[in-house]
Parts: sequence; structure tokens; C-alpha cells
Amino acid sequence: MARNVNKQGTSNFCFKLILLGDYNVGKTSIFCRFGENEFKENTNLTVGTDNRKKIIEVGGQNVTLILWDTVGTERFRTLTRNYFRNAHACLLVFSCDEPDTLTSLSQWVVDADNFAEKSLKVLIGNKTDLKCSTAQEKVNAFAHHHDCDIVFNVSAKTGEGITEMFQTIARKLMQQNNQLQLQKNQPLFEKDIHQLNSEEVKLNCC
Ligand SMILES: Nc1nc2c(ncn2[C@@H]2O[C@H](COP(=O)(O)OP(=O)(O)OP(=O)(O)O)[C@@H](O)[C@H]2O)c(=O)[nH]1
Ligand SMILES: [Mg+2]
Repeated sequence: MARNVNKQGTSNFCFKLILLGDYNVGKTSIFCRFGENEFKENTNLTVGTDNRKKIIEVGGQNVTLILWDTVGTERFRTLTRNYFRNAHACLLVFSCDEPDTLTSLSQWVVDADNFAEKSLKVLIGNKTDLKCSTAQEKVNAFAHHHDCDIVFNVSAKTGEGITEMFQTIARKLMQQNNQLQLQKNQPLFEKDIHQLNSEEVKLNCC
């Protein structure tokens, strides 16, 4: 993945992405693959939230992605809702070897629609290195029914599809941002650009 910042070390776009889905589907593993490009066989159940910031290059432009990991366990659900605020994309993760985890994503879609209304909805089938028991037709039908904008199959373990996924999400968000700028005739992320240029980037800038 391209990580170079431009000459000034600045980025013109800043997007907040949030990982959602049942426990054990691999949210933290995707998070670690994104952040450190590593994978651990034995992860602990996530009990809080964490975030990682990374600047990637898309079409010659630097884009800051801030990825938030959340906990999938039902009893922490209300806590997770606090992290939806200002999210540009909700990454809805299921495990392709456990079809039930796709079904239960519909509850997370309700939260995404309620708490991150205008965000991009990205459906992600993780663990493609395992035997996949979720039919692609079911995945596509789910995406269609729930208005998901993009569908990906990835493996946090092997890294397959991960780079392409974040590149595509960033590109799509940049396109949306440009359209909004054209409509409003002003940069949507002016505040973020200013913050990033001032070298006082706070992780909660988005
Ligand atoms: N084979 C395989 N195993 C994976 C993959 N991604 C995650 N795992 C494993 O699945 C288990 C759960 O992964 P986590 O990343 O902790 O899942 P989570 O969604 O963060 O779970 P919670 O924090 O409990 O919500 C771990 O044992 C991981 O090693 C993958 O792509 N392939
Ligand atoms: Mg986790």
C-alpha cells in the first residue's frame, strides 16, 4: 500500500472508518493488518475501542484514514454506538465460514443507519483463507437489501484483499467528497486540512 506523504507531509483528506460486526469475525485482525501489517492467531476479545491513523496515497493524493476498532459482544453494544459519530464509512464485517455472522449484521446496519446516517456502508467477508460456507449470492442479496455501497472478500490472516479494500474505500470517499464540494462550492474538510497542516493532528480530528 502506498504510504508516502507529500512534500509537506500533509494530507488533503481525512476520513473516519469504523469496524462493526459480531465477536470473533476478525475486526481486530483487520485493524492490525491495516495498522502494523501483522496477524496474530490468538487475539483477545476486544473490551474497549482503539484507533489507528494511516496516510495512504490514492490517485496521487494523500488520504488520512482513521480506523476505529470496536467490540462485537452484545453487552457492549450501547458503548459502541458512541463511536459512530461523524463516521464516513461503516465497515460491516462477517466471517465467511460462519453464515450466521452475516445474518446478524442486519442489527449493525440498523445502528449504522441510525447513528452514522450518511456513511458509506461496506460489507466485508473476512477469513477467505478458510472454507467459505456463505454463498456469494446471499452476500450480494444482503448488500442489495441493506444498501451496502461496496462488497469485499478479504483475509486478515493472509492479507489478501486488504490493501485494495482500503484503497477503494478511500477513493470512493474522495469521489463523494468532491461531489459535495462541487455542490456546496467549498471544501468539506477544510477544518481537517487546516488541522493536518498545523502538524497537531489529533486522532479525534474526524
Ligand atoms: N483463518 C483466519 N482466522 C482469522 C482471520 N481473521 C481473524 N481470525 C481469527 O479469528 C479470531 C477472532 O479474531 P478477532 O480479530 O479477535 O475478532 P474480533 O471481531 O475483533 O472479535 P471481538 O473483539 O470479540 O469483537 C482470532 O483467533 C483470529 O486469529 C482470518 O482472516 N483468517
Ligand atoms: Mg476485537
